[in-house]
Amino acid sequence: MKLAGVELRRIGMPLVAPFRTSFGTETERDVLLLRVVTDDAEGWGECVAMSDPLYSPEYVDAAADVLRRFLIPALAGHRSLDGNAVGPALAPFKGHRMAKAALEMAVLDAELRALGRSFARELGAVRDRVPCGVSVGIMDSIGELLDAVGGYLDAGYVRIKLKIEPGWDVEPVRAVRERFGDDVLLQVDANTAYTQADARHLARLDPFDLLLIEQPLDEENVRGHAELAKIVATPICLDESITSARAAADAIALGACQVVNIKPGRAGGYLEARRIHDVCVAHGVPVWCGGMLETGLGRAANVALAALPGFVLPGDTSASDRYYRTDITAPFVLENGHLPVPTAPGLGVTPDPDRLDAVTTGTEWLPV
Ligand code: SMG
Ligand code: MG
Repeated sequence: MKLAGVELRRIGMPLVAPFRTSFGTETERDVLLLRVVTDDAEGWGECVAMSDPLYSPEYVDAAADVLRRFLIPALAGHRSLDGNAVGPALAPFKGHRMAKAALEMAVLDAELRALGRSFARELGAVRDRVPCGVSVGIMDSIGELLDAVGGYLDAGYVRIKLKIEPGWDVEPVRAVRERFGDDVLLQVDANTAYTQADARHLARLDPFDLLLIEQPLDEENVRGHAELAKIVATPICLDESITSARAAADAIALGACQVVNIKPGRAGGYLEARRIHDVCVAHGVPVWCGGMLETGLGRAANVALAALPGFVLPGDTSASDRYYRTDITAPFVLENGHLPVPTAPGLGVTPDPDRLDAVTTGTEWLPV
């Protein structure tokens, strides 16, 4: 394929309810979409960077800037562009993994649409539907939390993840266990809100039989997680720290994680995400697919990834209506706690043009 140009499209998607984590509250998702146009086909990419650099160093304006100034121009001269060629072509530029991931996703989508092959088939999926969990934000009260969790369990979600922070950890977990019982698959995510000095406190979560505690410490404190794992019996799962297959190999070797959350955006793309999966499988480390409040585009690719054999825990791959009243693609609808893996070429979904226009806040055509 030869690249003709890339359209950057910024959209604003109001969330059905505010989503509070230890680093902030989201009420609207500010998303950068990419549409790559090649001589063969078009492809869509979704950048998972958020408006502010609070989850990771990346943010939407920076992603747009680095794509415009460096990443897209780096693909310009390529005569035989395909998904596999994107990573090496962008490798000279440090960091900016979410921006790189979005561009690789779009090129891969174009390539696979041209070949008539699905993301799932390309990545090595072995399932046609995936079990889904849901990530539940920090609430103002335990009562509100129990209502939210009850609603998600009624909807069929097979696993609940509670966002935690100092002051909102043991009590919400206890309340959910008391109300909904010991059979509910339950885990927590701290988004780096604790320090090693909190080890004894975090060990108070041990009696609640959680599947895992996700990223309690700073993303660079990998050794700290290994120390924490000696004190806390609940399995440690890393999210923010796992930026590559190499980072996963190092964290596993150090004993810093017993489970890995795989997010393609955080790791520079779906191909590196698959390599993380492979490293974890080789070490017997279970993985699951994380979420970044994606639209139907990113969700389609995540569900395909989550169908790989090493994804043995339910992911944060929730249905469209958990996030948005109206998605930009045909909505992903929960069926018995599962989402179907798209089978049509490429992502298997396309944005609805009217819906897309309704949420667009800006577009920019970048010819190459
Ligand atoms: O997409 O359902 C989703 C969100 C899942 O909790 C979620 N993501 O650290 O895992 C995480 C967070 C990062 C985004 S929070 C705005
Ligand atoms: Mg997380």
